[in-house]
Amino acid sequence: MNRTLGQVDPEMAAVLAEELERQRTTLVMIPSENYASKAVLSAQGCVMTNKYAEGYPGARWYNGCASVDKAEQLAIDRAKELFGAEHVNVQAHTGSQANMAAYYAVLDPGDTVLSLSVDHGGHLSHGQNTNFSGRYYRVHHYALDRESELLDYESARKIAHLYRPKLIVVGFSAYPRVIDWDAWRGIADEVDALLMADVAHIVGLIAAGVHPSPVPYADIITSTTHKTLRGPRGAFIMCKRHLAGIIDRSIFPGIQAGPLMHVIAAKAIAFREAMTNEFREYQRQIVKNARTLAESLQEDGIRLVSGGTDTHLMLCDLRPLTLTGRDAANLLEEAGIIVNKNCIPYDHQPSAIASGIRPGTPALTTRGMKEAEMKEIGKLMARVLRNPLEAEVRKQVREEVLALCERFPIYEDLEVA
Ligand code: DSN
Repeated sequence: MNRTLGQVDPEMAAVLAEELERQRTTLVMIPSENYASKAVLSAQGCVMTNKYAEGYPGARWYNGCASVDKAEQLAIDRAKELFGAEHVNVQAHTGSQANMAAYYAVLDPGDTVLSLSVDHGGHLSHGQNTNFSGRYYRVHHYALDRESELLDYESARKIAHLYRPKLIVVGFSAYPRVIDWDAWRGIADEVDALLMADVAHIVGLIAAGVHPSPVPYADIITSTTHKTLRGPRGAFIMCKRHLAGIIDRSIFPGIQAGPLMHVIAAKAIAFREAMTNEFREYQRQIVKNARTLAESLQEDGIRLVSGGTDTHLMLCDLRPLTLTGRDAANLLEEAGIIVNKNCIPYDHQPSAIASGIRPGTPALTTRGMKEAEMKEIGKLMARVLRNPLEAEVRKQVREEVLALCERFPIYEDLEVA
């Protein structure tokens, strides 16, 4: 019982050490990834993992819940304060489950939903046909404008009038621009639809006031906690007071049983961290860094969807370089730069190949990198992308990436075993 991980399972200890080293020595530029604080990590490994707590604070199905009740209430109260929300549920295990709970609360199978498709920047759980959401609901999509590559509110309004959805889902995984919540509320009201915002990507920016908040506009808001918010891997739901009961019942007993109390404790810590000036400054820097990285890539001839970014991410269109997203991401990984392939709007490639990549700055900014480093990283990325046949270039860039990582260390005194 008292033996260390290294003693119990040296094989797994080695795998975890390898992952820690990877995170220390590469540029993590997947915009949905980040480095959680040591406080968050330690709560995720704490004794609350041992506790069953089906139900909600003060109304559990198990005894012995006094401490976990306090942990969950702290998480709820802090999220309410941070976002000004009327009601918060912190039990969703993941973003997809938060979305599932929201649908389960307000839709019946076969009801009509309007959302953005994955290839235009939406999410699997927004009605993709291989996902439960596409199987159980009748989903129609609005689209980005072909020219500007921005949300086309006028066309969305027309589509909403045509299909009269019960729910409109707004919130994206690969859209680099500001969302006009007021406009979406207007469209939803015109067709008597509920408005759901999925802010998984931009929730940290919202908490810091760097992106407008959907809280005054949306009926239901879902989010993850591990992206820009920099908390544990998990999710939460905010909603208007009158939906509180059905949202809570939808999570438990609707789609989940035992909540992950250790993760809920870590969520509470992340919400507290997000209330600080340091966090607000961090979010501002994420956006400044993204803008600088975007400019640097553009200066080196990389085309960005919609011409730039207002957020933490950007979408590079690699067709002018005759590279696919898959090949580009693999080449960059060889050089120690970790991004993901991503479809661009109106992509002709299947999503497993894709014509774009989706770099982001949350994790680099956590390491303390600023504009000067973003300029440098943009140049390094362009060197790799413009010379796909030059293994030597990737070797040189890998050396420069290592030097950058050494200048901006992360998890210096963290140990896994
Ligand atoms: N949340 C998605 C992403 O943006 O990476 C994955 O589901």
